[in-house]
Amino acid sequence: MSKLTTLDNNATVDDVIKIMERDGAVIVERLIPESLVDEALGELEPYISSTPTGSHEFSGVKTTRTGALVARSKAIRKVLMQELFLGGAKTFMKPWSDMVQLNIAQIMRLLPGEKAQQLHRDRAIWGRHLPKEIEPQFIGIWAFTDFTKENGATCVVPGSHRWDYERKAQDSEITQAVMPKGSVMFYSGTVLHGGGANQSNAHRIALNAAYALAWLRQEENMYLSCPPQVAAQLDPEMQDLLGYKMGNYALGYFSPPFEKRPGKAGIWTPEQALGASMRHIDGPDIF
Ligand SMILES: O=C(O)CCC(=O)C(=O)O
Ligand SMILES: [Fe+2]
Repeated sequence: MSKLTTLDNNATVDDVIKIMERDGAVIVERLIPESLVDEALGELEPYISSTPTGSHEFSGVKTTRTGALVARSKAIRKVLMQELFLGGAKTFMKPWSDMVQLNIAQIMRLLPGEKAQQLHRDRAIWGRHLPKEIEPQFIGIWAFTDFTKENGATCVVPGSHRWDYERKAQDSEITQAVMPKGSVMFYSGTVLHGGGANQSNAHRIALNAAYALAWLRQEENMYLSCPPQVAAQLDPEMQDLLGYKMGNYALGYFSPPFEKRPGKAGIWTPEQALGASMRHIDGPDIF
């Protein structure tokens, strides 16, 4: 039987990366206090309870998925900025990008009777265009309830991040991310995994959050889920992670569509959309 490694919450970024490189996934037990989970669920309750179930088997006909979490919950922002998560993401993806961005932050609620999800690689959102040696994502599935075999703890195939895409997992190669509330499983975009079947009579709740290379298109459109007037109130690093920051010289600029004042109609940085200095960018100084 295949097995996942579980670390305690004194684990370092190096500990996490070492196991991720070997297995493609690792559990860190009780990384955040249950009180922070409860705070997040309290802030999000009106949104979660008014979220419909999915319409496809893959997204889950007995699963609800709720987004815009950065705008909707202070507690979620703390989870996203948790040192091991953000630090792990930056280190894991450093070979391919100096900057990371928030790719998705979603509350997933598996209702009783939900079936097991098809095993998949999260990187498939970008097709198969990226060379295999590039790891585009660092994902955390955070247990917002206990994750048990019975309630659908995520199924994972340790080591499958090194497999050919065509190889199918045998039952003996699949394990489950059983972990108590407040724990997280970090996994790469290349490891095979999928939600388990919820055979219990209670909800299995998770925060599914991912960082990605900053030069890829985000899965959740953060500019719509967290528009400038909301983002302007946030911590500067959170703003950067949403994408309100230039990447290298050219990525992410905009022009205010109706701006006609002399000298103002040109190229603006996304930071300027949040009310930072009105500095006009005159021309390239990096070429
Ligand atoms: O629910 C889970 O445990 C995993 C969900 C998942 O992998 C996905 O929807 O991409
Ligand atoms: Fe997934």
